[in-house]
Amino acid sequence: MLRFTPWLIAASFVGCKACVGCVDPDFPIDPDDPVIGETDPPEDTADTDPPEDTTPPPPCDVPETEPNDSIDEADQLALEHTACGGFTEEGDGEWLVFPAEDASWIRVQVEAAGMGSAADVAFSIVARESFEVTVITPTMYWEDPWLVFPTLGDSQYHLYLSERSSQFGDDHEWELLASEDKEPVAWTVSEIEDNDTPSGAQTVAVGDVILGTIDSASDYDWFHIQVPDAGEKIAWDFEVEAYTSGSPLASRLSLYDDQIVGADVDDVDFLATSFADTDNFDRDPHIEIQSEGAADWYLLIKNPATDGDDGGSAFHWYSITIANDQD
Ligand SMILES: [Ca+2]
Ligand SMILES: [Ca+2]
Ligand SMILES: [Ca+2]
Ligand SMILES: [Ca+2]
Repeated sequence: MLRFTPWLIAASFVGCKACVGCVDPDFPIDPDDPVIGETDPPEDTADTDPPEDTTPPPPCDVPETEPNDSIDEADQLALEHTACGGFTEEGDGEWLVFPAEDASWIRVQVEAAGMGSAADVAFSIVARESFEVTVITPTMYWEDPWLVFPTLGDSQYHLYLSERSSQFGDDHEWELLASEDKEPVAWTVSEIEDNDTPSGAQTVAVGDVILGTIDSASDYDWFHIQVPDAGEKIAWDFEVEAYTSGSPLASRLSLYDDQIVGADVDDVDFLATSFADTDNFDRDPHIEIQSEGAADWYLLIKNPATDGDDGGSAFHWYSITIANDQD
């Protein structure tokens, strides 16, 4: 580094030519002179790379932060991010909350038994703005609970994870992913309440795919189909998709003729029914039936449960596809 020491500055004032030969080689150097006595600092030979980070990476995007056992202590999650934690203490439960963002369908997937954890997990989903709540448990199809639902318009959703047998320990880990999902069904018609009686049935047609919800154990959804006189037998198929696509609803489907209008459902024989219930493997029912000539049919979908917590909610969606061999 070039330094302008006083003598050099003085020499430059009198001109370079005058300077030549006038510098005393024995020019005394005052060691106390702060400039003359200064030497260049030693070159920095230290490694400038930041120290290596030896902390292990986080186990997931959002590790739980205890305490999270009350709704006001919920861990904040975002869509497409995985939360993780463990039931490590007696009575340990975990609240999480995530924003709906712009999603129209959301999937919530828990992983515990499926990844070797000893935890048997259930979760509740709570929509505080629309006052909806339901409990999701593992099913006969899957070891761990999951839910797919059409968003209800709430800005955020709360989840509460718990160990179903109140077990806990270091091997009781869980993971949870909330993500935007595509529509599980392509529906053409939305259910319109009030359709709780045959006389209030919503008229639908072959080719329609109905999207509806069973809000409670007493929510009966009736649909009316006008069967044409085709001069030959028509093979019809009414097929529900719900439970196998992530809805908590296990439904029952029944078909009646027009004797049901104004009558009690227990006083009229059905034309066909599916007795899907909690002991029946086929929780998404379907009905196959042939028509002979013109008729008015009334299709009923309901929850087979007559009471209890699992009766229904806005999360209990279903779709029914109406098809025949002529469409
Ligand atoms: Ca925990
Ligand atoms: Ca907890
Ligand atoms: Ca309904
Ligand atoms: Ca209804």
